[in-house]
Amino acid sequence: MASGILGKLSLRVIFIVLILVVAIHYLLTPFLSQSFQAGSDENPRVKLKLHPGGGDSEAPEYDWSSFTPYNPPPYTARRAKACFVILVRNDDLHSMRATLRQLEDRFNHKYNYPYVFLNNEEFTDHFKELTTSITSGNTSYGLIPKEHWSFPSWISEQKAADTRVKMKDIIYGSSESYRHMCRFESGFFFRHPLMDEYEYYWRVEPDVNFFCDLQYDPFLMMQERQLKYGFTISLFEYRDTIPTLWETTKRFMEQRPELIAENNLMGWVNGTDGDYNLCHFWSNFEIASLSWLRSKQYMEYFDYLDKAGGFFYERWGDAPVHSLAVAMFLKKEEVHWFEDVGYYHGPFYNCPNSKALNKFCHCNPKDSLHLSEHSCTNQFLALPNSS
Ligand SMILES: Nc1nc2c(ncn2[C@@H]2O[C@H](COP(=O)(O)OP(=O)(O)OP(=O)(O)O)[C@@H](O)[C@H]2O)c(=O)[nH]1
Ligand SMILES: *[C@@H]1O[C@H](CO)[C@@H](O)[C@H](O)[C@H]1NC(C)=O
Ligand SMILES: *[C@@H]1O[C@H](CO)[C@@H](O)[C@H](O)[C@H]1NC(C)=O
Ligand SMILES: [Mg+2]
Repeated sequence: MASGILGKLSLRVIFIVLILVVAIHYLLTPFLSQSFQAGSDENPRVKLKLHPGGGDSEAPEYDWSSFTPYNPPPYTARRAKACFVILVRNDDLHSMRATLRQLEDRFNHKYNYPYVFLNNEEFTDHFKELTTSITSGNTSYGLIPKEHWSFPSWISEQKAADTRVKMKDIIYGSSESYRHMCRFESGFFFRHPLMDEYEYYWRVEPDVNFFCDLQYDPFLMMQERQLKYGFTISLFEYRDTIPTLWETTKRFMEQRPELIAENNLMGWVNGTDGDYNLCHFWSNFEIASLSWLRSKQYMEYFDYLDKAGGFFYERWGDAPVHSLAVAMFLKKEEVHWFEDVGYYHGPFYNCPNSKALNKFCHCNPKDSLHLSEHSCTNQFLALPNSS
């Protein structure tokens, strides 16, 4: 009797347990298979961990000619001759460190590229200590020579001062130091002796943000694909800052036609009315070739602009200057949009829209400037390749 009841009870228990096991297995299957997938080669996050900065031989089968950010090369110990270059003041130490922290976390902790900090005043020991302490790459600190950060002999300081009064309602229009900065970034940073040993640079500013874990070495990518200029954000310049930059550039082109590339990018900057359409790459982010800036073409162009005086008699920015040089001297295939680099410099974002790229990021794709009419990036992408 007792055993009969127990037998019935245990049968019922076994039945319920069986149903529970089946139900739980059914419920958990998606999670189980997902965590299994996470261990497979298909998941790029795991791929990242398989190469924690150690591997030393490049997979020979990687084909750089078919590179896309969706198909990044495997990690390798190879490095380009490259550095970060940062023009910064001592006072910007803390916003600088916030940016360095992000640059290290998103990219450089695996690559350890060096940093070159430049300043028109001596860096303090405090600045050096607290920037070296947060970076994995070697750091060096350069003082800008006086002649790279002052009025050249042919510039009238009185006329420059009058300009700053006249332009006081334009952004940075009344600033003298901003003009030295723009001239320096246009014509001199790549000639600083600390830059001599490098072939590629990544320009960084204090207070910018990086949102995406980079899946490859952008310097090596530039080198392998023979790219000369890389950008994240493009937009339209304030016309009032560059009233005569376009005509000065056209005059230069007329005088030195042999320096202009055959299949150039002038179509990107030439407006339908033949005036400058104001499109430019935002130069606070650049990954680019130093030998390109050191070339005869670029140097002649810079000297021509410098003699014309617009850095001081107007407020020419290094962004339109670099961009017009890109347009004259490079082919479309030599210029690269880093769509996969999530980036913010107030007030604009670049943020990848595809899930395949955005999953490495923490930025909202909807914020990306390239989706708006304020960007020139789609016009750039629409240009035909030269070959
Ligand atoms: N050492 C030094 N660096 C400067 C000076 N002025 C600007 N910079 C740096 O030059 C770069 C560009 O200057 P910003 O003030 O950021 O100019 P911007 O990006 O056009 O404008 P905002 O970022 O909107 O202010 C940044 O890396 C600054 O740190 C200066 O007088 N001395
Ligand atoms: C850093 O500098 C030291 C000393 O100059 C040098 O030996 C080393 O190779 C450098 N490291 C990197 C990663 O460039
Ligand atoms: C701009 O385009 C016009 C035709 O629309 C052409 O005549 C002119 O030469 C171009 N200017 C430059 C600088 O490329
Ligand atoms: Mg800035």
